[in-house]
Amino acid sequence: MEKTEKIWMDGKFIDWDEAKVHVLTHALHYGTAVFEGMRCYETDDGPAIFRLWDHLTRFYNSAKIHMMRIPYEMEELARAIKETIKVNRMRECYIRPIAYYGYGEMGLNPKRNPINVAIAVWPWGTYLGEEGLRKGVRCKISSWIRIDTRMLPPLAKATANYLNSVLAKLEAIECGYDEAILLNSNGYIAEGSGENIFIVKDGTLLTPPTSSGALHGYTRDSIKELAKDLSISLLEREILREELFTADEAFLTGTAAEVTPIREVDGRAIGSGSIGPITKRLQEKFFQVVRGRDPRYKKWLELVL
Ligand code: PPE
Repeated sequence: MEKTEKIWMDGKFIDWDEAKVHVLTHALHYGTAVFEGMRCYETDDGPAIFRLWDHLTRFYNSAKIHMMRIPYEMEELARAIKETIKVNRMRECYIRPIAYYGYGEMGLNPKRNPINVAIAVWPWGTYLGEEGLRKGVRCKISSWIRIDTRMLPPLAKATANYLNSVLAKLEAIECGYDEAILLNSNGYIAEGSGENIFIVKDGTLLTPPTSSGALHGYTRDSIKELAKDLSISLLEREILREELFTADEAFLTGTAAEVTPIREVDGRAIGSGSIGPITKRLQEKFFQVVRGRDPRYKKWLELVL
């Protein structure tokens, strides 16, 4: 990864190379942390964070689900995020806030440990490659099932959830694919290892509901609103894998992945085997919006300066 200068840790700026934790940090042993991923984009008015307040709300909700009290007010963290971007002189970057049970006591009860918070920013280009963004990625339906609400709440963005994603990602990569798509325990499509999923069927956009095990993604939410404004009909419903195989188009959405087309699933070409026309329209609109080039969506941009 590309280093920057400073990482915000519990209210102080620490040199990147010194931003360390104790090896007996509770979260390292038991996955007891919640985190967020946001992006800051360059706009004509300066660097702006896309949907900052929504991501922060999800951050606090993830903590609430796991009975973790983040020891800062939301406004304080918003300020800290902006400061971290400014201190590191970033114009465009990825933003990673994390709240974790720190060092103190071992054992499953986390409550005897401090809750630490850190914010790092760094330049993060395309998540699934430049070519992936342009022409699409090849996906594998995972043999691993997406965690469900009876085991680990999928709507909380907790680090522990990502062991499920990591297994799926590893399997896909080992099998020569770019990305994994996970089904839920009922056999319906949930999402990618770190992205939501959409398909296009007869001009209609379909995406699984959160009850299918999809994270409440803000890129997903933005695409839903953009589709409405572009008069593209949208349906949120359970999706079968064979509907994905026979879709006209498909794409993944996420802060890191942005809007990445899917060109193949398990050896079946999706549509033309490249980016589809509706995906292209939405992708172009998305990049206009995050860079502040559509005044209607400035409400989603929080200026850093
Ligand atoms: N599902 C999962 C499982 C997920 O991790 C993400 C984001 C999404 C959906 C999309 O959510 P949103 O970013 O609000 O549109 N994944 C983050 C972590 C990626 C990583 O590799 O780390 C991200 O994109 O920031």
